[in-house]
Amino acid sequence: MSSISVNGGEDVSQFRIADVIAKKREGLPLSPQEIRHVVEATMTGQAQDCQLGALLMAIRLKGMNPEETMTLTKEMVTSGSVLNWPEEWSGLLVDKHSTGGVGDKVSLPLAPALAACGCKVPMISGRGLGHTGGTLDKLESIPGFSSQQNPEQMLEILHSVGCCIVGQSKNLVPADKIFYEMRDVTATVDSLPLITASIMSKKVAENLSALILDVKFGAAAQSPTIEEAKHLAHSLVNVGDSLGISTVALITNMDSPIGRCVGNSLEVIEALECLEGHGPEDLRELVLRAGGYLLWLCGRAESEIQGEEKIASVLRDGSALQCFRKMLEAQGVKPDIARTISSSSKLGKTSHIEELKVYKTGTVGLIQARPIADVLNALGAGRKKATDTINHSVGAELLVREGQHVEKGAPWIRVYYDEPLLQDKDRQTLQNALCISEQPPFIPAPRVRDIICAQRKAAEHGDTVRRQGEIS
Ligand code: IUR
Repeated sequence: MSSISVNGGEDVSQFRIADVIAKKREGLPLSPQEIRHVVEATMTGQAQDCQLGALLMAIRLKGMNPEETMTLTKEMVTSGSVLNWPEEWSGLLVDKHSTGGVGDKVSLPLAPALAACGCKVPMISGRGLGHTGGTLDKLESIPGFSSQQNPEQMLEILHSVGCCIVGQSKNLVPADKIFYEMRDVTATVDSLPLITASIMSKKVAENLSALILDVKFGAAAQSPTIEEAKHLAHSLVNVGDSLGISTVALITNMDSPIGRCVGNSLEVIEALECLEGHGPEDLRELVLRAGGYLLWLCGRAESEIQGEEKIASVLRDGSALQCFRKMLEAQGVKPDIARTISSSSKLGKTSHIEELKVYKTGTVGLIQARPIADVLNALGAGRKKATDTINHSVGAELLVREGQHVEKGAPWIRVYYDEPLLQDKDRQTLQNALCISEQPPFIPAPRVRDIICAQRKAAEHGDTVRRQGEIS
């Protein structure tokens, strides 16, 4: 190693990447200096791709302890710039991260509702890949919407509106981009410490006060079981709290689509229904609970329940909708569209609209999200690879709810598509997604199945818990 790298007065050039790989290969914990050296060598190009691939695999196989995971997160943050906010906003800066779902439009009403409650929300979101949708894709179905704001523009929008929803800038955690691309081609994406460091480094670089995580489990989630989701949530919450962000994770079910709509423009309309104080019950549940926790975490509510009441109130009185409209205008949407957009607006149109019929009388036991998402993606609603273009108008509307009695022959799903056309095999896949049972009609279970927060917060929260058995 020829160059001398000094960070915080400490010479980390004494480490050889090969020694660090060997240490992790043997299952030993890496020191903070070794982790720092790896991140620095990655950024300067001194570490060879094959070395990084080997190290990622060693981490994937041997894991990292909480201390190592926290250090890796911190060092990844220092690979780029961080967002800086005015002193008087300290305590008010909040954001949300979801591990990805089908029909998940929660961020759209949540960000403006929090802004209407006095928070500052510099929300950095992504695009959809695979079967899960992306918040930016949904917003881009509104003509003129831009997610390309730089930190100065974000600051201006937070001053004037209180929230923005933007794409990841290149300068924020550049190490994550390098590591993520390598994980993708070395079968190491599914490593708990690497996922944790990747997600949390970007949140730490936003300089947040509080963060809510929606960690999903189920057939259409990254974690199939609730145990896996809780495991990831504990790791994320631990790093968040260790690095000064008050963090809570909701463990939520992702077997069936959230709300009634899947597909970018349809989901925006459904988010507007929520912003008008209505909308599907499960979408409202997720918005209220995520918002309630954030208001409590940042001290704008005395309990999560009081926080939920505040969020419900800004959805009811139209102030959240006003924030959403102002945010759209600040992010490039023409004033005549931004100022009047509502759930009755028309956002795009497809050449085909087709309804499928219920195949037998009974109770809707489950509507499976994953096959619906796969069919819609094939019709152009999502991407298989990052460079694919999408058709924002493609989507589906569910006409029946879980737990409801249905009669054979009634329409249950309305599909909107252009080219490519819906094929018979797609119709069959959709019909298989509808599970009809003989049980009596029932009220669907809540989406939120558990809450993970740091021990200190859990103790404070003890007084305010309404739903027994929820805190893990
Ligand atoms: N989202 C991220 O930001 N990072 C990851 O590693 C995964 C999802 I998986």
